[in-house]
Amino acid sequence: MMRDLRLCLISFFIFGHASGQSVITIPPGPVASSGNPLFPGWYADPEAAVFGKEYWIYPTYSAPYGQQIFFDAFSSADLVHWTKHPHILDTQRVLWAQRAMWAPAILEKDHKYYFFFSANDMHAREKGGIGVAVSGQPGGPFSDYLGKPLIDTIVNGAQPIDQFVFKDKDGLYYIIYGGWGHCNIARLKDDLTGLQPFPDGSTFKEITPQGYVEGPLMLCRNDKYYFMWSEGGWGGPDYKVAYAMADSPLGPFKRIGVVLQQDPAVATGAGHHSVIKVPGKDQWYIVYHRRPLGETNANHRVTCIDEMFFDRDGHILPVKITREGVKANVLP
Ligand code: FUB
Repeated sequence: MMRDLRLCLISFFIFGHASGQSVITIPPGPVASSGNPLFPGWYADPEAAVFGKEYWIYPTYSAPYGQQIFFDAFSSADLVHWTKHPHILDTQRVLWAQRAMWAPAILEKDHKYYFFFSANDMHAREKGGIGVAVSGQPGGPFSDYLGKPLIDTIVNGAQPIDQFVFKDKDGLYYIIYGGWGHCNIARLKDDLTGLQPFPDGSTFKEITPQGYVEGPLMLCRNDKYYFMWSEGGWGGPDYKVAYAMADSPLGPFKRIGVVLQQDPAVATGAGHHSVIKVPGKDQWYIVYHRRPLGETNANHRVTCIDEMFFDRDGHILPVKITREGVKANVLP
């Protein structure tokens, strides 16, 4: 309605100018908000990133496992208007993947985009695990980088799913992953083709904090490492996100508290998130999935965004989940 009114005003002023009437500066329109969910469709486990002047979101397509055979991506210049990039990767381009393509993570390195994903809901003695695909553009198409999974074994009881990847201040790349209540961290080779052992010779270190279920994420702010993860069952209302802080990406991580959870007035099952930092600012968004009120279908998960704030001591304040989402924010 407000957008229509603004269009009318703009047409009026343009017409007025062309017909010789006095030029009037167009008053700023109402500040647009993203609304929640951010875009239509059932999408979960969103990975969010900033590439150049665009925000990108890479979610899981939320459907029965046999139908999870592709990924779509979404891009935006302002967090309000989103463009869908369909099928940036699918099982036809990953020969070892048949189903359950889940929970992307993405890295940009040397003008290439590395897209980490898990496939097949791998159990012991089955094929599958965590893979990596590559493209010259953030919107794909991506192709299988290794021709095989990057991690295809169960180590420390962690199912090889729900990977998060990040580059530390010292230039080292890490992968943090794990389902079934266990979380491992490993170092990636610089060319991202495999894992390289830690100086003590081990390849995987378990960093599971109390309450951890899946969906790990790490960020660094003011030299502190924030480890965040999902707790509860993803199909139920109590799914949530908690966090810990440490001086190293290897921990130790002691649970501090809950960051994100359901609000009986807004939505249930809020969890499996990622975080956007606006470049050059101490401004943060949490991007996550949640389930509409009254919905019992586990897969009816939608991708949402809200602001995330830190207190003076550096603790993360509990997020208020909203229907409005966030205001338009064009990248600098
Ligand atoms: O979407 C599939 C699975 O649901 C994810 O891997 C879990 O973390 C949960 O969000």
